[in-house]
Amino acid sequence: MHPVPVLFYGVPQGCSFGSIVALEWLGQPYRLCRIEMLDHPWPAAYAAINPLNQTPALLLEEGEALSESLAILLNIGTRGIARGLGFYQGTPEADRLNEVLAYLNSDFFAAFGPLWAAYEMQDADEATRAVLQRIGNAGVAKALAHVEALLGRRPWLAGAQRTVADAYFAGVARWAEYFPQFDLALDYPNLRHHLDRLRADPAVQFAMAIEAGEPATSSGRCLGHVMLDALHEQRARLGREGVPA
Ligand SMILES: N[C@@H](CCC(=O)N[C@@H](CS)C(=O)NCC(=O)O)C(=O)O
Repeated sequence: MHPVPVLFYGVPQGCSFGSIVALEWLGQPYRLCRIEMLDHPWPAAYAAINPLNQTPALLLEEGEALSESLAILLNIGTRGIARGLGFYQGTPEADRLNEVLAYLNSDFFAAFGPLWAAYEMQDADEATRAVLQRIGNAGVAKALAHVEALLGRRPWLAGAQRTVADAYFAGVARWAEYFPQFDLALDYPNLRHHLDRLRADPAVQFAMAIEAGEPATSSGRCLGHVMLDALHEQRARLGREGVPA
């Protein structure tokens, strides 16, 4: 048997959701490893995978661990060029994909930061929370408007076909639904439609079931979960090389 990549995904509601979707669309064998992000401290073994203690991370066949959604999704996209999930670097299609994925992974992702901070700082004084909310509302509205306009020009985020950018979007755009001040159907109908279309996709439904810990049917080639401790022991035996078959 050959080793397969292992995706470390975080719950609840992690940005790693998009990497699960992308792996499902890729249709090549992989495994999952679950990280409960609210359990602190995180298992010490995970720091050997990603010293930043963030998800996602992708343990590659050769035993190297890759962090950062952008790097992971471009890795998956390159594996999936034949399926249209990514493109050869240097082509106009790759430029477009890099552009939108970088935007989603930087400005779009970061725009939610102040709102999450206000949400988590329930004990903070009202003035502090109000500032965070004002900054967050403006940032998220700008980010949603940008994607709304983009989806008015193209059927998929990077152009004519579904790519890893759409997979990532499925994980991060849902965060807007947490905050009732954003009415997606009314103010961002293209975005609403895109999110709904993605939600109907079997890969997205699989990722939702995985996050919820419910029975999940892979339409890709997910071979199931590995436990972090078992993986860590196995890697230690192999001198940190090799991943589960
Ligand atoms: N730049 C990283 C950010 C990853 C990140 O912030 N992941 C979050 C979940 S969306 C996380 O692991 N948070 C846990 C923490 O920071 O404690 C990427 O895009 O992959």
